Amino acid sequence: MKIHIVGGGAIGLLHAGLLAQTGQEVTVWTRTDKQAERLQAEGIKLEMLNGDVRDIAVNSYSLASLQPGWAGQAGADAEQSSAWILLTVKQSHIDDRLLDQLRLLSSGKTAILCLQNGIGHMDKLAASLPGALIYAGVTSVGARRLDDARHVRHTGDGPLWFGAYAEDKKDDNLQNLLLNILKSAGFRAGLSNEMKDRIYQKLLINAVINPLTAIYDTTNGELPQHPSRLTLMRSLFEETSAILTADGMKSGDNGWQLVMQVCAATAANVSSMLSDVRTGRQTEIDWINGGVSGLARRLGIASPLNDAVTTLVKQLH
Ligand code: KPL
Repeated sequence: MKIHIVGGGAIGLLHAGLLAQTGQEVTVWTRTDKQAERLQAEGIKLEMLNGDVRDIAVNSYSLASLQPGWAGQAGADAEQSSAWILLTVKQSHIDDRLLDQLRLLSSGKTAILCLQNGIGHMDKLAASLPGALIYAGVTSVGARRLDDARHVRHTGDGPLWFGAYAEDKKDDNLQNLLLNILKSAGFRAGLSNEMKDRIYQKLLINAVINPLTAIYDTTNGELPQHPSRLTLMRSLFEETSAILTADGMKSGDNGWQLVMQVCAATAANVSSMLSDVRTGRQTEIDWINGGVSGLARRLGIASPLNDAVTTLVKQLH
């Protein structure tokens, strides 16, 4: 099975490495030529959960090298064959250029699994790639990239749920193929008909932990330790939960417990948003709390805390 991993960050390299180990034909599409050259020459250096370190060969090219007619050059049957694209880039990288590149990559029968935090991106992808099958994914696996090209550490296990974004646009064979491949690569993968709910549950967790860890510059575990931070977490949780429930989130009962569990389970971690702030990268605030504020506006509900943290985090970078 051809699997294209779009994005050479921690999550992209982890999936590429684990999938390539099972004998799949994996290609990693990167943003820079430099990273693609290193990956093509040296492969992925993967530190497994048990501490084993392996070098795993993959194909790698830069996204910029994709040209019209790419499928024809890549192999005689590329136009007819089916493939999966695992889209692992950050929300902020899903721009018009990337959408053009995804269009070039998705010849033949292609399904795209989106593994982003936040909301808003799948509408954009569905509108720009009407021929592709779009799948929503929610993952709790942890990974950290340890150099600027090929070294990745698998830091945590967790479920990976995926399902068709639109019920009438799916392919049972393709999705079962991916499910089996993911499972044989060691992922705790499952198909779900309730992706909106799963996305909203993850969004709720990210909407509380990510902006506040970025604003207070604390690890996930330290965040709830201070009483005034805990009060703010709770208020942001209540506001966000009410908005998501008004937009159809079903399973809201144990949401607060989940937030606290994630803080405990990832206590030593720096959230992705704090990491972006510290390294001067654009954060995903527009698609996390900004996304929640957007839903609230559409529903005619006020979202003062989500609006405020969105403004504050934007001033941090
Ligand atoms: O998903 C995360 C992130 O950092 O983006 C959490 C769950 C907060 C873990 O750090």
